[in-house]
Amino acid sequence: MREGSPHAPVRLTDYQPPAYLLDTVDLHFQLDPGRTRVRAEMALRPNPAAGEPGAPLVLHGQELELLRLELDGEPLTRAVYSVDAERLVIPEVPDGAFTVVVETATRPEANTALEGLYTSGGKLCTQCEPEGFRRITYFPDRPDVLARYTVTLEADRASYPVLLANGNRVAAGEGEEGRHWVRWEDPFPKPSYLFALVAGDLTCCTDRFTTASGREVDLHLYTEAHNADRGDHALASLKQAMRWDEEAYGREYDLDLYQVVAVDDFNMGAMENKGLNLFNSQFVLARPDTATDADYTNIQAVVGHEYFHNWTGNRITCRDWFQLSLKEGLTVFREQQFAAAMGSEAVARIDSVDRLRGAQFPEDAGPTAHPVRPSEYVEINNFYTPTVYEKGAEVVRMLHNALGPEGFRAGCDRYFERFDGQAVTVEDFLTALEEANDRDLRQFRRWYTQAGTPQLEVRSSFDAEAGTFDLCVRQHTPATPGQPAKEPVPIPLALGLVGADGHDLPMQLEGEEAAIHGSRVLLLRYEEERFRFTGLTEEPVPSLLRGFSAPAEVDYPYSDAELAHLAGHDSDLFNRWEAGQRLARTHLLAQADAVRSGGEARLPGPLHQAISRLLEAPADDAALMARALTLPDEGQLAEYMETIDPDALHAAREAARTGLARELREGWWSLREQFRDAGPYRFEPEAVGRRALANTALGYLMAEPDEAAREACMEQFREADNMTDQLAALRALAASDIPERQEALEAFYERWQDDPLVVDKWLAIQAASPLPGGVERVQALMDHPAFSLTNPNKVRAVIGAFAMRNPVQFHRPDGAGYRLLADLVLELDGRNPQIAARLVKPLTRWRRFVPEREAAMHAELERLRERAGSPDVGEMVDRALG
Ligand code: 0A1
Ligand code: ZN
Repeated sequence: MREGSPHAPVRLTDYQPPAYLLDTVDLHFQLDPGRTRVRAEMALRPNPAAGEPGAPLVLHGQELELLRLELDGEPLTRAVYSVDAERLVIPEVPDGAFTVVVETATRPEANTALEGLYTSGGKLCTQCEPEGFRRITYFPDRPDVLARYTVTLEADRASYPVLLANGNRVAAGEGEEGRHWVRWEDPFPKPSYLFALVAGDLTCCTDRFTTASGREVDLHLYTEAHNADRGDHALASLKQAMRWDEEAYGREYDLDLYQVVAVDDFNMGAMENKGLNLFNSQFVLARPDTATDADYTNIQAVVGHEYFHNWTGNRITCRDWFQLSLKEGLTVFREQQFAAAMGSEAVARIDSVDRLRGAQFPEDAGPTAHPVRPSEYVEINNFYTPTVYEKGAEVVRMLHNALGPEGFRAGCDRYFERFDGQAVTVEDFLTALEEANDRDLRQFRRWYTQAGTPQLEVRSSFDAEAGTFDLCVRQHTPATPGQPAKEPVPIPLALGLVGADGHDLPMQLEGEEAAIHGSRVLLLRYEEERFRFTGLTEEPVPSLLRGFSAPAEVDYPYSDAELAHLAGHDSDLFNRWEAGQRLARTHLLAQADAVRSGGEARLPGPLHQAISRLLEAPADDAALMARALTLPDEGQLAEYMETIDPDALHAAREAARTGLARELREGWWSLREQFRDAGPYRFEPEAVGRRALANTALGYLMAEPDEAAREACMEQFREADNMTDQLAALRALAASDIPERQEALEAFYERWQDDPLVVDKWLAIQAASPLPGGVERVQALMDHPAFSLTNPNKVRAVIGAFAMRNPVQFHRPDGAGYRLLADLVLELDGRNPQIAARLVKPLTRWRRFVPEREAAMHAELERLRERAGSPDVGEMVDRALG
């Protein structure tokens, strides 16, 4: 899609349909890690919809060695085609159908970008989304060119006994000199980004699934032999996802085989290639002693996510990469629905809102803000963002809520029916929803085109005599880069009015015949709207944006007493949690301000009371209670600070944590005793909740570790039979300056050094420890033999954890944290630009910080601007500097 100079932006408005369509492609791979030869035979014809007769044939290609080119069986010489670093152009092709044969060579072992064909461990594997296929052969590498693929893989049998590609295995045979081959055919037309191959020495864990219509599907999960006992949870999750999609959306799987492969070196979480998902091993391998509850939860979600793509992404795909959220927002929403169905709905909602506010709100408020459907990009890899994914999912959720479950389902049915086998746009999706529901979603489209988080200012007044409660709601979306003025967006404001006894009061708007009991939704469309509730005999506490009904920020002048009331009684469990968080935030921010003005932070009284009330109340839902007892983290608090002072925030939060540890010590002990699980590990919502709660208590006990707490923590560390409990203990120890710290870290490494995924946890815990000397610690970790710059998981474990989850050390006043990050970005820039560009993110928010940090971050960005070579990093830095 990128025409012109390599760093020039691509624009949505420049979209042109492809001049040629591709019916079939026949690929032959002579696999070799040093140099792989690829022969591609493509059957092409002019696209009647393009109206460009006689247009040149443009094929994308990057870092390829061109060996041979044929048109309709005739070799072409350099005189009749042109080729540069990005594309191959044949100016004249026949009028009707024709075939092109391209032979190329690529170097998998030298491919450090992990896009296209590369090596991981002893395996050969591919990653083609979004534009990796052009590193395999010259090709119309754009998502609106769909073709049927036949793929023959030939390789040395001893090194690569298993040869996998998309679709069905149709033939196999022996070659010369110990080589063998396997042929695969994918009956479903697909874009090149969904192509995949894997070759290696792999063990297969198998299972079966019978679809609703009675078809048998073989499930094959491939791992290295020593990981063969870690696939059960992923396979179980896959079957749950398959069943759920049949029940919730009426969608069945469409091939006889579903393959999943675990790879250690992977830029992202996983990839939905048709019938052959590739997974970062972190999101597939689990055993109770090596994976935490969080890992089990993530695996279930990611396995579900990739599976759900089979319909939302694969059967119906994107016309161009501006439509990325068409598949990602919708699939994340489906993944969230699945997670809610597999566990507690409130907890699932809290966790997804936490992710949204932790990453997407800051993005939307900074220099890299962009709409859910961006209108231009330099490097599409930079747009796999929380906005496209998480905010995209929120937008779909609002549609779901606005149309109701049946209306939404009817709209999706229509979408699947009407666009199956096509590459479409967000607009097509919305049209399907509109038509199936006879609704007009015109204003709703703004959610896709307008960046920024809407701020909802809500004010109320109560007239006791008249029995009326008035709400005035104003919405305002702050300016974002390139969008100085904003239009109002439709906001579904779910709310309730909570009475003094904690129950919801009936809600009757002026002019309405009857009252509504429980929650209701006010649909806001204008900049300012007023609502009058009548028939009230007491002043209610409004519970606003229940269930987080829109990705917006609510500003309402709650008193401490009102927040405590909601935190204790709100019938909406999300808002019950939210009220407690809001109370904590208000007071922690006040403490941070006090520190900034030279004072000392202490435990705020209302926070003390709120937490001790929680500790006294019965814990019906342990997972929910664990979240309610956890203070908002420093990253979240920072978002609400006028000018971010990481030291003040850290001091404020620590004072509260240690204060709560001290004041409520007995409570923490008894909570831990009550919820510690003695039985063998099981991944079940109830047991997960118990562990979370017991470990929250342990965390508080270790915030001010006395002898007893240290002993208990060490004992848990030594005796735990599962990684959740062992790691919780290690995390608490690693954050404390006590002699047991080193002992535990050494013992852990000793025990797990041969297990890369567990070593990642060990690295991350140390990198995220707030103890002084963070920069030096991270430097030492990077020198440790366990670290590797070529493995994205290791980079994320050390640098990611440091820059994104250790604010007090990363933002060290002398700027050493920033320097370390920028040095690493430069080192990765030439090897893996995608990962390098992601690491720039924490620096992009420089303008929000206190002056000396602002200047230090800015200086590093300037240095990156000068020295970085990749368009990926270049684009991030340019946007950051604005
Ligand atoms: N489509 C995948 C995410 C993904 C995107 C890019 C990748 O490599 C550059 C890899 C995976 C998903 O949403 O799961
Ligand atoms: Zn996805």
